[in-house]
Amino acid sequence: MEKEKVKLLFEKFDSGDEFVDARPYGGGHINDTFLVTGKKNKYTLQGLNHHVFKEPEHVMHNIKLITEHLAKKIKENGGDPMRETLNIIRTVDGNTHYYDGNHGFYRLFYFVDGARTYPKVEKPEHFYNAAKAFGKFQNMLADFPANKLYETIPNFHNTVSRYYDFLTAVENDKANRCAFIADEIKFVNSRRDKTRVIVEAIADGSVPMRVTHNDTKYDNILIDDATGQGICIIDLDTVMPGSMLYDYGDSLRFGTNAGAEDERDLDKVYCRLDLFEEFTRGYMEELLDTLTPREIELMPFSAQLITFECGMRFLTDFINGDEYFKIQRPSHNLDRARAQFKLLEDMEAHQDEMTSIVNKIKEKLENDKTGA
Ligand code: GN1
Ligand code: MG
Repeated sequence: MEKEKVKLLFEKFDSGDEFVDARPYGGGHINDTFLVTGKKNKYTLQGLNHHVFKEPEHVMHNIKLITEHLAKKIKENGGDPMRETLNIIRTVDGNTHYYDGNHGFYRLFYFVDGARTYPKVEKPEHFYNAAKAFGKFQNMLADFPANKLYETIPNFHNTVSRYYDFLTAVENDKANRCAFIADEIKFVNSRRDKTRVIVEAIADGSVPMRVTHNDTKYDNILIDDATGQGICIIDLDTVMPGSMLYDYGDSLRFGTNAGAEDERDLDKVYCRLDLFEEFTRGYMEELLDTLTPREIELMPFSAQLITFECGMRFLTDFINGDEYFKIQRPSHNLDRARAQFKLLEDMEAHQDEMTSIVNKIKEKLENDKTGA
């Protein structure tokens, strides 16, 4: 999008500011994001992907309620709601978003200065801090009435239905790509039993539904430049009822990977157990009291499952001809899928160590509490 267009869009909003400059921002695979510099402040202007979010109004309904709820909690805790959550700027007509009448759906947030996202974990303590922030986010939403939220993408982490989407894609083979990826297809099919585990635990009630973020990859949190704290959780499009295991698992999928999400040199892709431990410690310090025994038991598995799910989604999109995730090169989705599968194999090989880490942290926190 040209700067001139961003300027025109920016002027649809009641920022009380004057446009100076704009540039593309961030590494998201779905929406178009711009950093707008005004005379007084900076802003994030985002075009929402309407192929992915079929009901953009529902997304904004959720974000409005969630950010209002978070702002109230942050204020009660003595924090700064302008830095610690997203803040929607209304359009000149008083709406939460601007619709251009032709599939263009835009929104504007204040940009949080003095903080940034990272495409990779640079310092282990940042990952620990991110875990604390995601844990606090979860806690602040614990009393949010889930029935007020729309399901912005139905069955988003339903791994059984994700597997069926994959099977349908293979059956249709509409981009004629399946012949080249027999190994990857076999890899997914041989692991299909994994897809049922958390879905069944939710169905039998041993894993409760909560209001969760559902897209907790490491570049969806702002790390404060000065303190290294995880100060603000962003990308709230998929905040809706879900399991904490999806949030925990997705953070580990992305953050513990020693390589990039789309790394082609698979020797570089493996799960860093030191980072697994950092994140788990931060997360459990915040949430241990609220977790059920089955949730704790499934924590190590959830890292595997979400890595599998994401790999399966990338592969499905490759098979469908790259309709969903933005790509920067022809086989990008296949590269992403292969990297997820390599990471998954490594997690499978280290499942016992992960379980020991979770149990060790749990025992330590319980002992600290009883003073033992
Ligand atoms: C997408 O928008 P972004 O890049 O934060 C996707 C996530 C995937 C992720 C993989 C709405 O997240 O589910 O885990 O890519 N978001 C949506 O990097 O599908
Ligand atoms: Mg997103």
